[in-house]
This record gives sequence, C-alpha cells and structure tokens, in this order.
Amino acid sequence: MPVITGVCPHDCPDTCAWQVTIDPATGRAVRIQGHPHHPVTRGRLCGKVDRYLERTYHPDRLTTPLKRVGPKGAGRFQPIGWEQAVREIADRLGEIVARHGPEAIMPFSYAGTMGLLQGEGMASRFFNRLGATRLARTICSEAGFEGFQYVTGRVMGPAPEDFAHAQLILIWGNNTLTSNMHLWPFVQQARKRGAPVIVIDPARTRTARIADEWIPIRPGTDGALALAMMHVIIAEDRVDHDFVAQHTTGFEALKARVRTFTPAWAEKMTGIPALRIVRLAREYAAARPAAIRVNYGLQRHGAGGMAMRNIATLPALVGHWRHRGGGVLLSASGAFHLDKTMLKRPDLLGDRQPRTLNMIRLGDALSLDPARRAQAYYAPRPIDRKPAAEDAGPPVMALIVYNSNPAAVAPDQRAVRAGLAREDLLTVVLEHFQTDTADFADYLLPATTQLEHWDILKPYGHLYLALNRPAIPPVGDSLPNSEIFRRLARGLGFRDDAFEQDDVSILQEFIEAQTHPTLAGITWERLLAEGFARLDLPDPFLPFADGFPTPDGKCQFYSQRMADDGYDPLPAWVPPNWMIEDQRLKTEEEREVERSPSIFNLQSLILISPPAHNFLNTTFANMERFRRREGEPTVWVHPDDARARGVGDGDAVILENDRGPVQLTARVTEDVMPGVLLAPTIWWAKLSPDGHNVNWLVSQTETDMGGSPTFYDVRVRLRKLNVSGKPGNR
Ligand SMILES: Nc1nc2c(c(=O)[nH]1)N[C@H]1C(S)=C(S)[C@@H](COP(=O)(O)OP(=O)(O)OC[C@H]3O[C@@H](n4cnc5c(=O)[nH]c(N)nc54)[C@H](O)[C@@H]3O)O[C@H]1N2
Ligand SMILES: Nc1nc2c(c(=O)[nH]1)N[C@H]1C(S)=C(S)[C@@H](COP(=O)(O)OP(=O)(O)OC[C@H]3O[C@@H](n4cnc5c(=O)[nH]c(N)nc54)[C@H](O)[C@@H]3O)O[C@H]1N2
Ligand code: SF4
Ligand SMILES: [Mo]
Repeated sequence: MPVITGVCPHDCPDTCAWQVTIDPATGRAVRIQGHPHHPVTRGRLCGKVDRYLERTYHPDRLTTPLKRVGPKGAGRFQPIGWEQAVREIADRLGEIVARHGPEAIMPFSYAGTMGLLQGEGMASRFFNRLGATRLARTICSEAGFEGFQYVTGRVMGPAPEDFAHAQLILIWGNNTLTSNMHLWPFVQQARKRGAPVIVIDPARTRTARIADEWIPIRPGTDGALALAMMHVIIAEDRVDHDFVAQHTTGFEALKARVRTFTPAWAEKMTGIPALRIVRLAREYAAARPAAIRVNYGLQRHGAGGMAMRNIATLPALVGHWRHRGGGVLLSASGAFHLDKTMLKRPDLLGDRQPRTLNMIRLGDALSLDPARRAQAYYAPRPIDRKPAAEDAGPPVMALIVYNSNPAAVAPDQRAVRAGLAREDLLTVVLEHFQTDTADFADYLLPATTQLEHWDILKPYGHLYLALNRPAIPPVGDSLPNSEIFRRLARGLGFRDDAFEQDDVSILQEFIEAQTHPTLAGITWERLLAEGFARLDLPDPFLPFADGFPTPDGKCQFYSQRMADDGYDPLPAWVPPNWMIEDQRLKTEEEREVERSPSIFNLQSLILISPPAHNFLNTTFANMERFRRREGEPTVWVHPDDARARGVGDGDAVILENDRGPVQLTARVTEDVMPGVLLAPTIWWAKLSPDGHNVNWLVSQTETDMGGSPTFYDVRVRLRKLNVSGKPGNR
C-alpha cells in the first residue's frame, strides 16, 4: 500500500513527521504513524494526532460552503456552491472597500496550521493586495520572545537532542509531557546519566509528578527567582569570568543591580524558601552544563517579558552556552533564516501602510466606539503610543477568520462576542468544523486538513524543516486555504500573477529563493525525496558559544535597545498584575465583608489555564473521544482554598470577576499551590456547562512586552454553585 510522508501542522514545538498509508482500492487513508527516521519524532505521534484520520473523516467535518440563514451567532446555515459563495463575499468586500476603505477589512488568524503556505502564505498575498488592516499575531508568544531576544539577539537554544548531554535540567513553566512530549526521551537520557530534573511550576503537572523535584512557584514571579539566582551566583563568585569578559556587556551594572535581590526577598515574592533558592543557584552554576526548558506558560503574565529577560540572562553568567546541551531553549525558530518575501509578497501593498491591530484586543477592534478601537492598536513598547480616538480609522466591517477560533481562544469573550454579533459585520470563517467562531459566520467555508494539501513547516522546537504532501483528495468540496484566497482574489478582480501560481510551484520557488547558508543543502528535490531536512548547522549546535547576534556581538546584561524602547535596560523586578491589584482588592473586599459579614469567603484567587493534555488549544476538543478523556471543564483547587469556601471535590463551582461568570467542576487537590486555581483548557464554550469557557474571565490587558495576553494573570472569586443550580449564593 502506498505510504505518503507528511508533517503535523499543529501549534506544537515537536512538528512531527508522519507516514500515512493509503488503501489503493478506496483511496482512503487507513493508517497514520510517526516517521521512524525523524530524529525527534522517532516513530511516535502524540495521542491526539494518532487519531488524525478520525478527525479528517469525522462526520461533523464541513464539506460544503455554507451561508447563514438564522440570526447572527445561532449557527444556522444552508449549503451554497463555491461559485455563489465567492461571488457574494467578493461583492460585499468590494462594497466595504468602496464605502469605508480597505482597512475596514480585518484578517484574524493564528496557528491552526503552522504551514507556511496554508498559514500566512497566500492569505498575506491576498490581504496585502487588498490593503486590509494588518493583524499583530500576539496571542501566544510575543512577550517572552521579546524578552529573550533583547538579551541574545535571536531566539534560539540547544537542540532537543542535546538535552541528553545536560547535567541538570530545569523545566521552567512547561508541562513537557503534554505540550512538548518529544523532548522527554532526551530528558530521560540525561537522567540516566545522573542529571536531576527539576520542574518549576505553580502546579504539580504530570511532568512535575515524574520529575525528581517539583518547586512550586507563585504565578508571574519567575523574574524574581531568576534575579535571586543571579544574586547568589555573583555574591558567591560562581561566575564564568572568562565567558563574561569575552561575550557579555554590562556585568558591573548587573552586579550592582542584583545586590538587593536576595533569596530572602525572593522568597516573599515567589513562595520558594530562601534556602532552596540558594541551593538551586549553586546547583545551576555547578552543572556543566544545565539545560533550561522554558516555555510560554510563565510569560502569560503582566510582566512576562521581563521574567523571560531575566531567565535568558542566566546561562551567560555561568558560561553554559559553551557546552553541548547548555543554555535556555524557549524556541528554536531563530535558527531558521527563512526569507518569506516571495511567499507573502509585501510588494503588493505598494506604498500603502495600513494600520496594525492587536489580535488579543479583538473585542475592542470590533467595537463601533472609536475610543475602544484606538485601544486595539498594536503599540507594544512603552515608547509606542495608541492613537487618539479620532485617528482610529474606519470601523471593522468585515472579519475574515482562518486557522483560529477567537470565540473561544481570545481574551474577554463578552467583548469578542458582542463584536461578532454585530449585524452589520460581514464575517467569513474558513474552518474544518463548526466551532464557536463558525457559529457567528455569514459565510462558512470548508477547508482541507493537512492530509489533503501541500505545505512546508518550520518547527519551533527543533531544527528540521519539513514538507507535507497531500495523502488523499479533499474531503467533500473542501479547499485549501490557499485556493480559497486565490478564488476570493479573482472574485475581487485581482489579476496579479501572485494569484495564478499553484501551491506546488509556490513552495518550490520559495525553497529555491532561500539564500542563507544554513538552508543551502535543503533543495526541493531533497524535501520531495526525504520529507524533512536538518538545517546545515554544526552538530552539536552551540548557538551562542562564540558570541551573540546583537549589535555589539555580546549578551546584553545591559541592553541599550531596551533603554531605547522605554524599558529598564537591566534585569528588573516587575510584579505581575495580580500582585499590583492585591492591595486594592484586599481593601475593597474587606469593606464588602464588613457590609455583609455572613458572606462566604470573597478573597480572590489567581487563575491559570494551561493546555489540557488531550486538546490542542480548541482543536480536538469537539471530538467525543478526547472530551471523554479530559472529563469535563475542571478547576484544580487547593484543599485550604476549597475548605474556606465550603467546596468539595466534584462540586460544581462558579468563577467570577468583573467579566465572568464561568461554571466548572472542582477538583480538590494538593497538586496546585494554595491561592492558585488551575483550569486545563481550551474547551469549546458551546460544549461547556454554562456556554462559557475560562476566557470569559480574562481581560484584554497587555503584557509589558510584545502586546501579548495575560491569560494566567487573572483574579477570580470562587464559590460553590448553589443547589438550585443557579449561579449565586448571596
Ligand atoms: N497537548 C497540548 N499540547 C500543546 C498545546 C495544547 O493546547 N495541548 N498548545 C500548544 C501551544 S499553542 C503552545 S503555545 C505550547 C504551550 O506550551 P507551554 O506554555 O509550555 O504550556 P504548558 O506545557 O502547559 O506549560 C505551561 C506551564 O506553565 C505553568 N505556569 C503557568 N503560569 C506560570 C508561571 O507564572 N510560572 C511558572 N514557572 N509556570 C507557570 C502551568 O502550570 C503549566 O504547567 O504548547 C503547545 N502544545
Ligand atoms: N485561557 C487560555 N486561552 C488561551 C491559551 C491558554 O493557555 N489559556 N493559549 C493561547 C495560545 S498559546 C494560543 S496559540 C491560542 C490558540 O488559538 P488558535 O490558533 O485559534 O487555536 P485553535 O483553538 O486550535 O484554533 C485553530 C483552528 O484552526 C482550524 N484549522 C486548522 N487547520 C486549518 C486549515 O488548514 N485551514 C483552516 N481554515 N482552518 C484550520 C482548526 O479547526 C481550529 O478550529 O489560544 C490562546 N488562548
Ligand atoms: S501535536 Fe505535537 S506531538 Fe502531536 S503529532 Fe503534532 S507535533 Fe507531534
Ligand atoms: Mo500557543
């Protein structure tokens, strides 16, 4: 039976290569497995993508273009043909451009597929040609990314395979077994050679449970831990002076800066005993080397950028970048020097400079109030300014959603849905399934899955570029995103060659257009023959052993760029928003308790909502099999916090703040720190008990860097759902 090589499209660091077996008699895919020769995949897919065939052939798959028949948001549609759908959408977009200008059209997308073509390839060509509003894609990683690259110049780290050579592994804000499982075999190899594995996390995750040690930390305080570690390393002179002298800038200023950040001080911030911090710093400095796997969990806080900045500073101080496996891995993406110009065709913009709106403020962006629209502008640094209301530009009159599910994943769901419910907003959604967002579509267009289209994937957790070949023809009348945008372009009368090229020739030309030496050996022919190829980098890859791609070639203990952008140029302590709010809330709550002393404990808790093991963001959460494995929308509550509120294990509870409420089931457990709630997510709202998921509780507040969301910096009150089943206990 024919076997086709492809690659997982999902937003996951592992970017696994796969093999799909086709039954020649029926043309159907009958088997999917991890590619046995891919050095990171090593023959295994995760439990979700093991079932990718089930997802592709799912009876709920969208197979024909649909047009809304019911009221907005009701999710009632009737089938129409492609020709009619494209004509009607193009006509309406044309009218909007004529009346309001092209900026009234807004794309909304993220990483449903990370494919370069089906992601932002053809879509960018289309929106550039239109001159539509640009989207700042900030929902996941920008805060940490910015914080990291201020220090090192580019975001790269040790290859996952090289973790096997570390003498100490810190898993810092990452649930590896859930969200990066292909790193684990290498962690285990290091462990067999004697390296301890320490997990730093507010929760005893499944990764923390099988590690050697779990160090609980209060959410958003990692920056304080890193500062105190630097304090100990410098005070006890455990510094690699040779590396510091050759490859860093600002050591004396750093030394002065961290003097007051003692372990005793950090204990008060983080909740980690001072003695443990001292020991951690010593163990860290002594390892030759230590590998830190840091991920995006700890930067979804108000000060997430600075926290990452501080952590990224650590390895240079002790010279770990010199050694195989040493350093910090946040993302490998900086190792890929891909030139995407021919893919995205920015030239199609001409000299137009459309506004850029921040995706995490979709609620504000869709508002008809210009003052709120101005708040949606992307202005990520202190030196950037949001415009005045009168300069906010036209209201968004058309939203085109692909590769994303904002009616479940974006902050401030009440605002998002108020926008999506606007009768005067044209919403077009390209999807596989009728998601929460799809319910709000005027036109719902069926897209192909990775089994049905061509693409190229750039991973962010390892060094292998990969080609995806289609294994089966499109299911039903579905089309690749690339083809949908091509047809919309033609419908709008765009005659540019950019919309005439087919997928294979775009990808081939893209590969042939690359000029960076690390891509030299990666030819189209080779990708066709082998499926994936390692960047032409030395093995071991020591990204910063001989210097840093910063303006002065050095690791920035002191960063002039940070100063220029309006930040503290040195590692600094910036508290998370919940800590800043604490004081204000405390007094408010005390007043409320005085007014009504019988009231149940109002003291608010910090909510974090990291990825559920069996979902990938909201993808897979509509499949019965995975929902059964997850159980139901749950919140982990420490026994002390549960007892104070009369909450028992398995009770229905309500979380609320200015934005909620959200109903969940309590899991009373010591696996989460006191004062912290953990709700694994992202559940579909319409498949949740009260039609709300946790993103009803999250605000549109932006992080200190990158304009990212503060998903894990959320103050909520917890109470038991009363017996009548109605929220409320007052
Ligand atoms: N199965 C599965 N895999 C996924 C995803 C998924 O939804 N499901 N999502 C994918 C995506 S889009 C991404 S961005 C990555 C996400 O990858 P990560 O951001 O690494 O997500 P997690 O692995 O859940 O790790 C986050 C951990 O951070 C902890 N945490 C929260 N706040 C803090 C804090 O302030 N400090 C510290 N030290 N820890 C904190 C949480 O308890 C959690 O255990 O995973 C990808 N992989
Ligand atoms: N509370 C809370 N909220 C979060 C997070 C959290 O940890 N907690 N995590 C945040 C993070 S890290 C991220 S990255 C975002 C993720 O947000 P999104 O990127 O929106 O991720 P998904 O919810 O998986 O939605 C992707 C959608 O794209 C569709 N899709 C997949 N492939 C294709 C394709 O080829 N064509 C088309 N047209 N559609 C396709 C899928 O069916 C799916 O519905 O969510 C964020 N939201
Ligand atoms: S979701 Fe991640 S672990 Fe699962 S198959 Fe895809 S790349 Fe691999
Ligand atoms: Mo993400």
